[in-house]
Amino acid sequence: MKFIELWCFLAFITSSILNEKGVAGAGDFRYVTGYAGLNYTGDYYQFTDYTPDLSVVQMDNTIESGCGIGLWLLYDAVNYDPLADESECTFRSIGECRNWDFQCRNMISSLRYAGSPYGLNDNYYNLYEGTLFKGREFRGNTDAADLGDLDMAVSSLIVTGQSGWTFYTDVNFTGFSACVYADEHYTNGDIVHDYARVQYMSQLGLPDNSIRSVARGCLSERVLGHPGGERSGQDASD
Ligand SMILES: [Ca+2]
Ligand SMILES: [Ca+2]
Repeated sequence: MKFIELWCFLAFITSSILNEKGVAGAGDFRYVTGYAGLNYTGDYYQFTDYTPDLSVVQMDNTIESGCGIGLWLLYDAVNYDPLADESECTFRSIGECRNWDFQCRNMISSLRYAGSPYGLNDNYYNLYEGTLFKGREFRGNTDAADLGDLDMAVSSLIVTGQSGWTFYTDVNFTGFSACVYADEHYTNGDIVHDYARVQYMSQLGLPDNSIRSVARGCLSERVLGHPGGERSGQDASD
């Protein structure tokens, strides 16, 4: 009897923890469905997670249109274009479908989302080795006193949610700094999506490859974006 009680207690605790982590509700379930033809026709595949090589699902250099939820980063090369060039392909959506930009059709070989693995609009940051969100990544939802493998290598970043984040040019939250709030704001029904895309460090006024630590909150006098900005409704022509 005691064993069963313990098992029920553990099951209850486990489900509580999962809920606290903010598992995405059905409405903001992050995904992108890529189609081999224009206007959502032909072979298709629904992606819900990082996919470093689309040939594994027979969709390499094939996708021309898509539907989805979230901010998805699309790359010409496998492994997220580690050898960065100057092109950028993204797909942003809260539930609608769109033909992909002409230069992004029939060429995507890897893709991943920006933002939290849990809720679509949870407070989160993604730091990238290359400009335009390419290459290796360091990501999280808490302060980081150092950036591990991405120390002095960050060349672009994305913040998601309503919190500001402060990025520092030295470890342990010291050195020069800049704070970033979301400056792109979208809604569709009850679903909200706020984020900022910093394609080059010059947009922050910081040198390339200079970031060494990250703190939650806006702790710098240099501020990009602003809290609680106006949100745009979803626009099918967007
Ligand atoms: Ca390709
Ligand atoms: Ca870099």
